[in-house]
Amino acid sequence: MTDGSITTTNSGAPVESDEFSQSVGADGAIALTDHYLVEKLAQFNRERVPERVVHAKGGGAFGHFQVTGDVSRFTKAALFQPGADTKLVIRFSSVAGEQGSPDTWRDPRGFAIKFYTSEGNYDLVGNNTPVFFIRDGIKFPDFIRSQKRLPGSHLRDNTMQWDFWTLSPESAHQVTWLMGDRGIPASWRTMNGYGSHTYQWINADGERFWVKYHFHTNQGHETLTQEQADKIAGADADHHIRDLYTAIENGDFPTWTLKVQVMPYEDARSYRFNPFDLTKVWPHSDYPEIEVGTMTLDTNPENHFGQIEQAAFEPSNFVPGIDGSPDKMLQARIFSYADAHRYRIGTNYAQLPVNAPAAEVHSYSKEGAMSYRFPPAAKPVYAPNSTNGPHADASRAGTGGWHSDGDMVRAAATLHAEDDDFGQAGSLVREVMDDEQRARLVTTVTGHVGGVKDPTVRARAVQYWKHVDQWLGEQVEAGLPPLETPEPVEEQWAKAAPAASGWAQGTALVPEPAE
Ligand code: HDE
Repeated sequence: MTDGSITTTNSGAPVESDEFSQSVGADGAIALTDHYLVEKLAQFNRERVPERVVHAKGGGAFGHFQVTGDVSRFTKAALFQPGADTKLVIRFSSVAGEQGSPDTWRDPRGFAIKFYTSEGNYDLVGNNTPVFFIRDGIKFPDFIRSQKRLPGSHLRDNTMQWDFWTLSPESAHQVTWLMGDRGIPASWRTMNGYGSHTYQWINADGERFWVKYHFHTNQGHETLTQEQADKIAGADADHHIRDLYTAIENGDFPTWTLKVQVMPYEDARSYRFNPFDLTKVWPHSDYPEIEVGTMTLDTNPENHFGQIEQAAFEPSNFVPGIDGSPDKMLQARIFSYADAHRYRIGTNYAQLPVNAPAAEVHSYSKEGAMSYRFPPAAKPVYAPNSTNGPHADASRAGTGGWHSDGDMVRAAATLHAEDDDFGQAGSLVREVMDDEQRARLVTTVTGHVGGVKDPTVRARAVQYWKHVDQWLGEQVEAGLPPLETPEPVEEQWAKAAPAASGWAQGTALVPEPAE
C-alpha cells in the first residue's frame, strides 16, 4: 500500500525507476549518466555516523518530567519549580558492547536525559549505578580499553579486565555492583537511574548546595541471573529495546520518581569522606532523600537514527540554578562529550531537532558544516557591539562555582577521615545484599575470575575480594577451578610481539607466522 507519493531523487525530482539501472540496451553497459543509481549507492555508503566509542548499543524514548515536591529552597532551576512540567528525551544504553551486542550482557546501563527546559537544555547523563569504576578521568580510556577487546585476537579478555580492576582498587565498589544482581537489569524500565556525580544547586538567593540525583523506578526492580541473560542474549540481542518500545506502544508508560540528597555547601569540607569522590555514595542516614517529581516516558521515537542515534547528551549542558562540582570525573566529562559530538555527528549537532533547545538560541556561533540556523541579517555576528546584539547577563546565568586554591599538581584528591577503596563495597555486601544475593555474587565473581589465565592477576583478584569482604574472598578462592594452562600476561602479549615489532618498524607487510 503506497501513500501515493512518487519516488524522487534527494533533490525532489521524480525518478524513472527504482528497479532498473540505465544501460546501453537492456543488456548493455550501465551508463554513468544514471546519477540516481550513483546517488543511491553513494548515500548507502554514507548511512552510518561513527558509533559511540562507549555506550554504542542503546535505545530511547520521549516523555516529560512533572514536579510534585518543592525544592525551590535549594535551586532556582525552572524545571524543578513547583508545578513545572518539562519535555525530555532519554537514551538507555550498555557501556562496553558495540552496536549489535546483546542488551543483556553484564554491564552498567546508561541513563541519559535531555530536559528541554525554558532556560536551555539541561542534560543529566548518568548510569543505573550511583558510583563508577574510577575517580579521575585520565584513567577512563585505559579503563574502557581493558573492558573491550585484545588488540591481537580482537577478543574480550577476563585477564585484562581483572588486571586493570585489581591495579585500580578504587573500582571495588562499582565492580561489586556490577557482579551483583543489579549488573543485569531485566529491562530498562525495571532499574533505577542516578546522576552518580555530586552536582551543585543554587537557589534564588544565590545560596549553594551539593546534590545527588536518584531516579527510582516505579516498575519495581527486576534483574536477570547470568543463565537467564545468556539465554536471552542468544535469542534476542535487542531484548531491552524491544521491551521499552512495546510497553510504550501498548500505552504502558514507565515512570520514575526523582529524589535528591542535598548537602549544605559548607558540610563538604568536614564530611568524613570526600563527597566529590564518584566511587562513593552518601549514606541516606546522613542526607535523606527529598522527592522532586515524576518522569514519564510516553512517546516512542519516530526514527531511531534521527532521534536516538544522533541524540547528543552532554554534562556541560547546565541551566541557571545547576552547576558542576569539584568531582574530577565530572570536570573531565564536561570537556569530552561535546568533543565527541563534534567528531561523531558534526560541528552543528545542536541544530538537529532532537538536540535543539525549546529555549531561543542567541549564540554567536555561526556557519560550519550543515549549519542551517542563522540569525537575522540585522543581528551582529560579534560581541561586544553597538548594534543591540545579544549581550551576556551574569544575573541570568546563575552558575555557582566554588572556592579552589593551591599549586598546580598531579595528585589524588585530599583524603578525608574515612576515605578508602573497599569500605562501601564491603557494606554493600554485608548490609545491603541478602544471603541469596551474596550467594549469586560469589558464583558470578568466581566464574568471572575463573576466566583469568594469569596466576599473578588471579591471586590479586582473590586479595581484592578479601579486602571487600574476607568471607567473600575466601568463597571465591575456594571455588576457583585449578589453573590448567597458566598464561602470564607478558606471555599473552608476547605471542603477538614478532608481528608487533615488524609492524612497529613498518617493515613487515604480513606478520611472520609464530615459530
Ligand atoms: Fe561517559 N562518555 N564518560 N560516562 N557516558 C560518553 O559520549 C566520558 C562516565 C555516559 O546515550 C561518550 O557521545 C569520559 C560516567 C553515558 O548518548 C564520551 C568519562 C558516566 C553515555 C564519554 C566518562 C558516564 C556516555 C561516548 C570519564 C555516568 C551515553 C560517546 C571522565 C555518570 C550517552 C558520547 C548517550 C557517553 C566520555 C565516564 C555515562 C566518549 C571522558 C562516570 C550514559 O564522550
